Amino acid sequence: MESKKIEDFSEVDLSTAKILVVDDQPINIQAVYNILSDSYTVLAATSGPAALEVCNEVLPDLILLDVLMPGMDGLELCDQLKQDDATRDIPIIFVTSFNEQHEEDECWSRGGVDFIMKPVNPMTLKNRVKAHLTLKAQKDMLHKLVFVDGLTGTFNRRYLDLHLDRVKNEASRTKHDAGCLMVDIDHFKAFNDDYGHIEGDQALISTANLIRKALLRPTDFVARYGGEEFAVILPDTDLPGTLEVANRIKSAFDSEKITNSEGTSNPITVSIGASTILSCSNVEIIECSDTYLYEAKNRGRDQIYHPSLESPDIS
Ligand code: GH3
Ligand code: MG
Repeated sequence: MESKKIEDFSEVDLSTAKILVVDDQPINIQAVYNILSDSYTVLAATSGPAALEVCNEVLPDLILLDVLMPGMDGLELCDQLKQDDATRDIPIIFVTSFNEQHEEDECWSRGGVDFIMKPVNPMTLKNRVKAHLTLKAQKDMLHKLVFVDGLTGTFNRRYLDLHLDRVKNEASRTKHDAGCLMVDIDHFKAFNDDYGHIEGDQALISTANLIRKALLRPTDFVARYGGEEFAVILPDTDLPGTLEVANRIKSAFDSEKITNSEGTSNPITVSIGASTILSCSNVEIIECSDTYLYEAKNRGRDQIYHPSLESPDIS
């Protein structure tokens, strides 16, 4: 679901929203489908495991979840969805026939955002769904405003600071390494001076897209660190893996050749400093990669630097 424009903060477009209905009784799914399918795309699953499979393929914007189901019940499914970063923020409305207060309390405490009683009242269902989809879309829009760089669409420095802490905590908990690349455009001041800032901005957007395309795991992310410098964070990745991603990024610039719009400029090149948490010992990972980035610049730019690349036997 895309929120259209930043200035339309209260008016969000819900027409592309996908609603997953989970119920072991197909007749109940059909009833909900009849009420909602005019306004939204309705997906269906008749068990907890089937619902997880659907979520793996298409991320729903909201889930209507039956509580009592054989095998994995609604509460258990809710727990599993809340444990996964990808599905944690999907609003879950429980559809129940409970009479007991403690049963309702249990649904709230597991992270449900609302209830609808069975048999479902069509007006209530429509309005509750609309209200929660709107809230979610507004939350996503706010998240974008706060954490996404307006020019390049990558994450911004604020997001980096917040999520790098999470990555570092996870690495120290699991004893798995994590990588960081600092990627900086070479001689970008000259590019701006020669072709103007609009062309410069366009080259920055293309650079960000190329870096993003080289990242294959959903947990990897790129953030704009400063003007023409990007930080790439690779959770759960060792030094050889980190250098492999650095090579993939450099190869992308070598083959795709970002130039000014007329194609008359030299292609953009980048210098990359690579490090991992474990290989940096006590130095902050960003600082460590930044030091190596400047070593790459000193050595002539358009290259990757990590000390192990000087003596490839040591890693
Ligand atoms: P080096 O190879 O040593 O990195 O040289 P450089 O010219 O890339 O680096 P320097 O730090 O001297 O200049 C960075 C330039 O990047 C300054 C500015 O012209 C450009 N720049 C920074 N932010 C933006 C931006 O948002 N838009 C545009 N168009 N240019 C930017
Ligand atoms: Mg530069």
